[in-house]
Amino acid sequence: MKIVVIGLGQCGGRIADEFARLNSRARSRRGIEIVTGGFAVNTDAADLSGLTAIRRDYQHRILIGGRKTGGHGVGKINELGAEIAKEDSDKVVDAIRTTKRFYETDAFLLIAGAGGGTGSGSLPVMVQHIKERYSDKPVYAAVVLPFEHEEQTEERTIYNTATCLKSTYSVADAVILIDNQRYIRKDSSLANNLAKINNLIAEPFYGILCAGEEKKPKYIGSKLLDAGDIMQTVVGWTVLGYGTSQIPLLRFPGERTRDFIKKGTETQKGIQAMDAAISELSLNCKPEDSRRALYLISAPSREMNMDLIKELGDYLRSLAPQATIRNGDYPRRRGLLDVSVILSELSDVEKVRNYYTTSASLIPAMKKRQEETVDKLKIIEETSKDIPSLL
Ligand SMILES: Nc1nc2c(ncn2[C@@H]2O[C@H](COP(=O)(O)OP(=O)(O)OP(=O)(O)O)[C@@H](O)[C@H]2O)c(=O)[nH]1
Ligand SMILES: [Mg+2]
Repeated sequence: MKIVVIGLGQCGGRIADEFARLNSRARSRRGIEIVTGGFAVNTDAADLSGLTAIRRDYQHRILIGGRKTGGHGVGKINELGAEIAKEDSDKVVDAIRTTKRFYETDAFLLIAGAGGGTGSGSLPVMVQHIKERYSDKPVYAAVVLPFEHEEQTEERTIYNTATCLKSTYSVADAVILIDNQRYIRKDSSLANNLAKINNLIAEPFYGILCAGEEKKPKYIGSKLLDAGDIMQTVVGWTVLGYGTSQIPLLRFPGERTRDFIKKGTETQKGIQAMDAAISELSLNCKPEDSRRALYLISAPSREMNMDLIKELGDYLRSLAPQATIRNGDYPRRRGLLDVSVILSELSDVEKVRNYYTTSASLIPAMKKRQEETVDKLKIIEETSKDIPSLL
């Protein structure tokens, strides 16, 4: 599958940069293209210049709201991010048109952090505009949810997240949920390592995007996972997972793969990798709530057989009994068996519901504070009425 990737705000831009790197990897190691265009959009000029893989020209690193923000961001006010995106959306749409292999593009992926200002506000606006212009291609939004410490110290974070999620869900074909907090639960050193987190966020997309673009027969499995499978699966609230399992590289001479015991261990390795993928989902949710799912298994071809693929399918079916499950196998990596999973069309996502309830309860207090501020400012202005002005 080939996609155009557009990162909005700092978080979105950095993850889009990661996708541009994935594309270089696919091109140099596999001779295939998975990202036809990589763009970063921001109100902050410094953030744009900090990227490394996205092309350096103004049509790929797009500064919006220049006059309003002076190139310094919107400081967490996502309403302002949305307003600027409305004014400057043509800049982005025009830039997309310059994509060389645009006609080969299957879908759009827009990415932003929900807790900030620029990305959070511009995401739903840009999704809507791109959908209007390119109604024949699906538009997916990847929304990065804030760290817990950000929610605790700043209630704007929760409010921004809630408004971003609600608005984006109403216009995007799918919302891929990525919870920052999940990536530091296991390894707290990652809290200070956003680059590593971004790398982990983008990784599950690699195999999924590459699989359908393979041209060499030896890398084409018994069931090719292509753009059609992905587009049929990815709808509504969506999460992703990725798990690996090591397999020994060396075999003893004369050893056969099809041995009964061997086959047993292969299946076990597969289940292990799928378990890892499910326990490492990009957001904690209940797999049984998903209505569409997909898994891709990638391993050296001699490690893959129909039993393994079937066992994995049965296993996923037991976890997500109501889902239509699509699958593919991708004979590829040496010494490693990996499984990528997408759970989509989730009928319930507790974390999203919580953002909505908490945010709704915050609104009256936020309004009251604002009114109080206005009242206080009025008082101070009144007291100054007998003071001469210099203007
Ligand atoms: N995973 C990841 N999350 C990030 C990164 N940078 C920021 N975030 C998260 O994204 C949220 C939004 O932050 P930014 O992307 O910096 O905000 P922005 O869209 O640039 O908006 P303003 O700076 O307010 O104009 C933050 O609350 C963080 O949780 C990053 O590089 N990786
Ligand atoms: Mg910023």
